[in-house]
Amino acid sequence: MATNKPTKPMISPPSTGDGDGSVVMERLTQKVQPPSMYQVVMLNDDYTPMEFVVVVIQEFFGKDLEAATQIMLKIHLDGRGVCGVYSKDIAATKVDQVMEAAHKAGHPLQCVSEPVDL
Ligand code: TYC
Repeated sequence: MATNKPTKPMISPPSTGDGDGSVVMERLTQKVQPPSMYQVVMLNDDYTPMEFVVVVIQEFFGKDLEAATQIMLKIHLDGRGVCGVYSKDIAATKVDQVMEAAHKAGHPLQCVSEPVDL
């Protein structure tokens, strides 16, 4: 699926010319959008054990114990927290991995991805 905004064509359609058969091709500037990034946000709930959340953040987001604990506590206190920022596809994969691990362990942990505000 395309993630960038549609860009203008490089070349505009030929103009009708001056009636002398000549054709003018107008070159338009093409703006390339930077790839949009997505943040993986984990949501708080009342049932998932803190220890499980810390392990998940370490395992899937490459955080050490201290960083993972800080993120978990932020989620616990604020209701949500960013675990990492990735390309759209990678972020979606992280969400799937977290949700599958939580489901297998019988925990209701929820995780979403959303575009980063520029
Ligand atoms: N609030 C949970 C508890 O008190 C811990 C928790 C933290 C759950 C972060 C989910 O994303 C979460 N056991």
